[in-house]
Amino acid sequence: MPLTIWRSATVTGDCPVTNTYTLTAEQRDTFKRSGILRLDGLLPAQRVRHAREAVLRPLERLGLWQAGAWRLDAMPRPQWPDTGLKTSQVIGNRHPELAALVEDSALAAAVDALLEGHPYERPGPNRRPQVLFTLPNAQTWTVPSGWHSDRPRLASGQSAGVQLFAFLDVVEARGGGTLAIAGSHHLLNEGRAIRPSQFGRLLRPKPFFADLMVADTAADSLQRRADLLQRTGAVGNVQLQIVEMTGAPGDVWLMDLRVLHVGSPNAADRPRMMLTFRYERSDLLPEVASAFGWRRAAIPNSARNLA
Ligand SMILES: O=C(O)CCC(=O)C(=O)O
Repeated sequence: MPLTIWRSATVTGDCPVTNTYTLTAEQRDTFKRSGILRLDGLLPAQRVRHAREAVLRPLERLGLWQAGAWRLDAMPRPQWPDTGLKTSQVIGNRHPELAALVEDSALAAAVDALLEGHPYERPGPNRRPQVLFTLPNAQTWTVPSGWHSDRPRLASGQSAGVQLFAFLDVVEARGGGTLAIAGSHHLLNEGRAIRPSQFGRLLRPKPFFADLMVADTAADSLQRRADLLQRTGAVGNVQLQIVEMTGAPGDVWLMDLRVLHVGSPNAADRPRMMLTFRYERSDLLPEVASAFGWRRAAIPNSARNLA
């Protein structure tokens, strides 16, 4: 049976930020089951607008955004997997408007609920939200093969945290939104540390992942791979379903950091503008560092006293 990813009408528009925001038991169950939760209209419109304007300013200097409209012919159209701009250089992430968004109190309440009160790392000079920006870069949309998770599996079986995906502008289906495999956080929890670089070798033998994780270069592969979006299935008794993150300004998706995901081509006529941030559990940073095989020197300061 396919997993249900709940939509929820929550806090909308410019209404004052509430400290009493809570997730329902159903939403918490959905997150436990599928590893991903959509919360529509969670972020206040004004804060989202300020964040969007901060992202648009450097694009305006490049001529891509002029007089309130996209001018995409200001630069050559990229071809997937080229996303067009080096986002970290052109847009950067040192915008206070972006940090303000990921510290929103309704969002913090949702993250607290999903992390069940465990402490997590706040944004700061060494931990900033990232803009996910993709110019239109595909005539034909397709499901990519680069499925990954950004954090290792931990011997303790716990999740290292929750990742935010927030919309600064409308992202429609096939418009470059991140894809995720709901349910995949239940896989590979084997009581040992497993690095993300090992996931492919372990998952490719499973029928659900066999073609999903292999680049298909045949001439007729694009349509076949586009159809993979509909894929549902199971590994053992774990139900899996591919989910495409779409949404409007202020909508967010929260994802367990174990969930497999991938960036996708943008076959729409407007750029994809999203924001991401990882709320990493402070108490698990040492275990994450050791699962990655990082030396102690690489463990973030905030985690040292927990090691
Ligand atoms: O949507 C994307 O560009 C991919 C994002 C991603 O893989 C990540 O933030 O870990």
